[in-house]
Amino acid sequence: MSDKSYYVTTAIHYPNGVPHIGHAYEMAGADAMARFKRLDGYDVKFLTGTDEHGIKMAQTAAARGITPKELADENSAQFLRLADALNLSNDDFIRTTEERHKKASQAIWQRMQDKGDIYEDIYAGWYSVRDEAYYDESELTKNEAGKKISPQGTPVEWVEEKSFFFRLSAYSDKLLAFYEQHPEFIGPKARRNEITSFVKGGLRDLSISRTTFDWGIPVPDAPEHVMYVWVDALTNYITALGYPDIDGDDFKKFWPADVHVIGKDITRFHAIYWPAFLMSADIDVPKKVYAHGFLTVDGQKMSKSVGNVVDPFELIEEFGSDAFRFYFLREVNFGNDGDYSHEKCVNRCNADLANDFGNLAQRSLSMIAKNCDSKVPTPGELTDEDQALLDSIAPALEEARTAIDECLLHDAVGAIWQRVGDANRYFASQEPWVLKKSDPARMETVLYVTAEAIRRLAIAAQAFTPIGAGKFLDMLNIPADKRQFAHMSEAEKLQPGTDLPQPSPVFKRFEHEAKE
Ligand code: ME8
Repeated sequence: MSDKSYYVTTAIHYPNGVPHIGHAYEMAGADAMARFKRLDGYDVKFLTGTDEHGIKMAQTAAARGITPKELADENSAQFLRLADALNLSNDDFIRTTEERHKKASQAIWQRMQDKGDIYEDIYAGWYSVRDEAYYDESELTKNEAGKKISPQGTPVEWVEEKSFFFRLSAYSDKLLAFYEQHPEFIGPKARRNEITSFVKGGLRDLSISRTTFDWGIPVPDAPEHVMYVWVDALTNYITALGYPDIDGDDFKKFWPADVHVIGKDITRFHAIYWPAFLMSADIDVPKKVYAHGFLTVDGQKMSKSVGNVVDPFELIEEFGSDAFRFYFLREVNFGNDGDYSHEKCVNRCNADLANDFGNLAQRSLSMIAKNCDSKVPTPGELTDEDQALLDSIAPALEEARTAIDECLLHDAVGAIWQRVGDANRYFASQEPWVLKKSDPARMETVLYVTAEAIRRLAIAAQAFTPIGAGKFLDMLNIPADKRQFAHMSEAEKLQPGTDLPQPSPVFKRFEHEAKE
């Protein structure tokens, strides 16, 4: 048990279809943060799951002639399978059709109602089923066919029905004051600016229940209403901590969340509605909402009609979960949009994983096996260059720490891999294979320094390529309880004479064949 805690969540995904790489990308990003913090000595809770209510689910199920619950069961299982294929380290997987979630959602509703923030009226306005979102007339534009569309480009329909409303308008000033006091609350900055100016434009009260369908959580004491799907969806983050039991261990330890990792299209729900609901219910607001960008494929938006939707399972099958996550984390600036192309993925993984890290370990550890009787070599006095390499790794970890706290995952990976590149250059320039004849004692020193650098770098790399980094540590005979960041220090350095297993290649090389 640590006194440092960290709670990270992904958005919960709609199981109206199978997962795509956008979902996998988000999971991989949050996983890197969770792993990093665990390695840094925090007690971590990492939550992901599926968002199973709403009209979109009801309509998709109806079109397939199955019940919404059957649809949710079928596809939620695919998201669970994705978590497994990605080697995700999530501590919980929430489904919003679970009983614990109904209890939490009804409890928060009751708190908002007791506060006087909920009233009954008639909603008459626009709704996008695809976005599960209400839009103001002024936000809509027209598509080529002259049909009204949302700012996300999705179709909207006119809705008129009895509904409960949340007094969102009463929270504009409180939200603006909160953003001002907590400039780190919404990231990246571009999203913060968007949200701030939207709130400054004035907020209208929000319709938070529906009466024309029943696939949702019943409103307390008004069972003809089901909650608007986003009220229940956002509540998932506290359901998983045992809400309404706010005196329970998990809630006390992990709330407010350190970061909700989401995609940029759902910033409004997380940075406006969610803090307003929480303020109303007298619950602390999360520390950060970070919106990553959207992925495109070969420069194009993913779409079923274009036929370029990439199946994450196929990619993971081809590249393995380490290389899959590494490509996206290293190549894409987490706050910006990013692109997947097979060729770029092959090139990036070959360069950074197979060549830089993999070859370095394979070449140095094979030399140790052959020339040092498979034991950690005994170093002589270290030169400035030897020391400089080893000394550069702690600052890299510090850079990564700062980057992780700001959700700049690409910078965190970059900081570590820059030192992997340095270690590679060190090894090549020291030419231990030449020293073998000319100065075997110096060869041992170079091999020792290289192995020690690999040990430290592999400990850090466990956050990003957990399987491969773990194999490097196995090859250095590092016990499982000596693999935390705290063990990267000089005090825990490799002990000369320790037996080492036979090394074997860790990261594969991939091929790209250009399509005709
Ligand atoms: O929005 N690239 O669910 P969802 C990157 N249930 N990320 C993408 C993406 C892409 N091309 N497409 C989608 C929902 N995402 C709600 C969330 S949270 C309380 C409820 C991201 O299945 C998207 O931005 O449509 C979101 O963060 C996540 O995938 C799930 O999207």
